[in-house]
Amino acid sequence: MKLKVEAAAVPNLPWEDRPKGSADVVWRYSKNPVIPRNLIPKSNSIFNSAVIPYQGGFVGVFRIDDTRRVMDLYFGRSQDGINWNIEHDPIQFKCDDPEIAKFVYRYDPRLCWLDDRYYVTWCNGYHGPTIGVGYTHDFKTFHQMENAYLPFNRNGVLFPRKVHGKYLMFSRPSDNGHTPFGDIYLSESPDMTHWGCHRWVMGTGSWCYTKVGAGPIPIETSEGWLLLFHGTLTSCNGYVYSMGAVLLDLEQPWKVKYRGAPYLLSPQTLYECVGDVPNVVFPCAAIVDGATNRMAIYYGAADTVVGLAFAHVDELVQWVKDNALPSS
Ligand code: BMA
Repeated sequence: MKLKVEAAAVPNLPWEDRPKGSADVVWRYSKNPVIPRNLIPKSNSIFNSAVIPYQGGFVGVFRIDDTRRVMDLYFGRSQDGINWNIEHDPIQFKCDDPEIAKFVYRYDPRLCWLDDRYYVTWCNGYHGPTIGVGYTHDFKTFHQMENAYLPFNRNGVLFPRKVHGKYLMFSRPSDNGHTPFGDIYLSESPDMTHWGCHRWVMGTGSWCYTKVGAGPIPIETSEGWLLLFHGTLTSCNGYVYSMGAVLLDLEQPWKVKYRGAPYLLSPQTLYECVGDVPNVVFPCAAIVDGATNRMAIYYGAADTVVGLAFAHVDELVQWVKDNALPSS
């Protein structure tokens, strides 16, 4: 039966065919990194970032750590998803409540079209990391809402539509440091402000036995919600971050239907293995062309640059099913 994928056509999706002779389900862009660390004058690094189609081109909210090592979010545009024009100053969010508006740090954004606007979620400093939530209608004015949770939390990832009348968001409760644990949870909200009814989604695994966190916005398919996630193992040389995939139940998305046992992409190239934090592959965005089901994945590499990778959603879904852990 043909897989159905909920995605609009994106004819100009950045794309390269799978290299000849490769059997990989996910393969890298040959000219990676697609965004270098120094694309704007004062950046130390540009990495875990969110990208979405907009008005025939692409826009993005980028994590940039500047040369003072201030972590903030920056807006950028691109015609082709490859060549980017990123503003030199961070996004200024409008916010009615000075307590919430106060900047501490912002990092690891996700972008989600939902109802009538583009939501941004990110890891927001508020007496420790928690999930910041904002939105924009036009990528000119950005509004900041209440933080979704108490600290400490990271990897807040929205669903692209309400399920049974409720907004849904993944998150990963954590601690105040370089968290040595972490499972993915799902929370619901009637209004994007009050979050509750928390459900456990999934825990650690073999190549990610230290922690896991949701990656890009989940993709709705007839086989379930396709979620790419990052997972971490602890080697004698520190954390190693790779990417995996699961299929979640469409109606009750905290239920895992299939969990791919192997990783899909792990740090193996120079730009993934060498940088400010070596051995990191950290996906934050995936764009699907609904006409062909081709997918472009943007991921942070070594906490320094942005990498691009490609897949066919149909193959990816089949791979998750064919390689599923027996318990899922
Ligand atoms: C996580 C987050 C990510 C980062 C990763 C590796 O805890 O801080 O932003 O990419 O560590 O350093």
